Amino acid sequence: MRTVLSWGIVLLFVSVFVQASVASEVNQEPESEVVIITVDSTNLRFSPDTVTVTEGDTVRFFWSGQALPHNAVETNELFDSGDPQRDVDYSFTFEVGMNGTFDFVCEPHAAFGMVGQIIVEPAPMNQDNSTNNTNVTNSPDMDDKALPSLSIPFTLASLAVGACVQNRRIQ
Ligand SMILES: [Cu+2]
Repeated sequence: MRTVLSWGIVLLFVSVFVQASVASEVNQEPESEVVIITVDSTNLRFSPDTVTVTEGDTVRFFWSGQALPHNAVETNELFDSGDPQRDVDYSFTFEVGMNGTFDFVCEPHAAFGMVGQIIVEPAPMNQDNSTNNTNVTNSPDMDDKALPSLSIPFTLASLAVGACVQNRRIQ
């Protein structure tokens, strides 16, 4: 009887560990984020004016009902939100391979210091895996994925234990 129970418990633990390692692999996939840059209350500054993102992330220039019309143009015209507007909703995604430092200006107000900088870091998968294990940014997401899948092996293991115990009683 003890052997049967131990076997069931071992099976249960193995299932849980296998699922946990699968879940942690899922969690290491790069998750793209959207970083919003707007205009602050002085009407002549981006807010924030410096952001650090990762390849795959999107920078969204977003403002509405501004007193002055603004735009956002990268110095080498990598991106350009178009003509200065009081309402702008313009997004640009930095694809993998586009890491670097990018300066941008609001054309009508660059002389007033309405400039900004985007630092794009290489995507995690381009880096050495052994130094990148701390890049866990979204644990709620991991819980969402891990919990439903954990229930399946858990149920199977419980059933196995139950079946073994019943067989034992019948004999
Ligand atoms: Cu401006």
